[in-house]
Amino acid sequence: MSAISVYGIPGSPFLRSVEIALKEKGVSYHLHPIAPGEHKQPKHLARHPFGRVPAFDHDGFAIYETQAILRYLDDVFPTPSLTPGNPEGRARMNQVIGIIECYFFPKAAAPIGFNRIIGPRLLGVAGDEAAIAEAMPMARTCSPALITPGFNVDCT
Ligand SMILES: N[C@@H](CCC(=O)N[C@@H](CS)C(=O)NCC(=O)O)C(=O)O
Repeated sequence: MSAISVYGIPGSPFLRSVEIALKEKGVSYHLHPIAPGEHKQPKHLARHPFGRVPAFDHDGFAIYETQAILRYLDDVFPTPSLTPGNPEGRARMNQVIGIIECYFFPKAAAPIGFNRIIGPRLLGVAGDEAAIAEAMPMARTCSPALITPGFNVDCT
């Protein structure tokens, strides 16, 4: 019987990615919720030296970075596969991952999400409208780039 532990701040989209993969594969796991701020404490830094979430452990094999966790899960629990079966599909998958990691999350989702939702609604601090305005061009570039051709989603 294998034991999987996932550590993260509930609400984190990266944590959610790992949980979705585990649910898709029907693999049971134990979620260890971390309170905001705890992810910078020594206990969590021992799991993730960059102080981010999620972190993951499977029978003593510890790994962090969402992409590494997801690829590991797809290797170890191959059904259903989360990786497209053709080179074009895999290239598009890798492109989407790159867009999210380099552009969308750090330069659009994080500043807009923090200043529009997390700060004002959850932490009681005013959002920084200038930071939102600065992030909007990147959000506008990312939105159509993340739409997979053929899915016919209108993002105007
Ligand atoms: N490259 C990391 C990014 C993870 C990440 O940025 N997670 C956010 C939560 S969604 C986080 O830990 N933020 C806390 C912080 O930056 O202090 C991954 O793919 O796992």
